Amino acid sequence: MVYFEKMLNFFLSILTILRAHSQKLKLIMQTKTTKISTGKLTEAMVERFKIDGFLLVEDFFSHEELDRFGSEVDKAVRYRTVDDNRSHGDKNLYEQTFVQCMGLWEDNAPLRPLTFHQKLCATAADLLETDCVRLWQDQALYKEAGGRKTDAHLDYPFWPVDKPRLVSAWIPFDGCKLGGGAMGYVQGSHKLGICRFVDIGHLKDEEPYDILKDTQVSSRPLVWIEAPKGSVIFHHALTIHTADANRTNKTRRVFTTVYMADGCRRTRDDFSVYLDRDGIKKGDLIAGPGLPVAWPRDEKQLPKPPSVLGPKTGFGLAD
Ligand SMILES: O=C(O)CCC(=O)C(=O)O
Repeated sequence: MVYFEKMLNFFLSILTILRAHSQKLKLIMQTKTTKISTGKLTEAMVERFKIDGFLLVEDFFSHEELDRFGSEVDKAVRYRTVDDNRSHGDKNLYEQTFVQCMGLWEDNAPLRPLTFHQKLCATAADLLETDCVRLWQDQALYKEAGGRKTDAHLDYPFWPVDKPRLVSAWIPFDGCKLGGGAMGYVQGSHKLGICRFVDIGHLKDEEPYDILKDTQVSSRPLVWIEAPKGSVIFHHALTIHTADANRTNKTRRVFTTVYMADGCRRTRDDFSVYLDRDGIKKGDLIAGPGLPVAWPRDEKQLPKPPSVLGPKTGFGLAD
């Protein structure tokens, strides 16, 4: 009898694992993938984004463009981190998530055409349903081999902006598969009214709160996306997202840009490196050399970088 119960429990646990896997696969397969060639999204794509809070757009960049920009970002990250000889294990928990280098457009002229890529900026404007967007930030997020998962969070609470009118573009130079630092998004979470700050950077020395366990959040599908090379994933500033650990032996090379609808104002006076640098105070309109108009603009007239550079790595609190 005991033997029979043990066998039954064993089969039940196998069944549970298989169910979880098939659910995960089903979600990946259900993910809406879209193709664009002109830089303008279809209405259906914008609608999808409005419902899900994220959108995978395939064949956005040519492989040639990605290889060219990818090697420029590699160079820029190497330059920013050249003095850092620590092993992966010696870094703090946040640094073990990825190597983060922000504001790369500022000190790397060959990267400016990527950050201000007109198709990218026009797509951000389409998704925000506005006719003018500013650059909020760009950054490399290089998740090294063995890099830990990115703790689930939403971006908006990090940013002292009066409206959540920001959209991120996540650009994997080599594509990205599950097990290699792939992104997962909680479908429709941008509409839940959740704006909790999750301290993924241990900025306030707090353990990150597991927002995925929040009852409102856990009842919604967490959609894992495998992004083929050439694709871009866009997400809304209120969408809860995470990335899996990098269990491959290669760095996950990702570049992200964030665009903000023009006309937003600063809401808080707490530390914000780019707003402080441009002298933008609480209540002021957000505009300045470090936050230039990204769309519409003349493709040949890329913005000039601000005279003071931002932090080399991380958020700039430790620099
Ligand atoms: O790339 C990752 O691991 C996380 C990306 C992310 O959090 C973001 O783009 O907002």
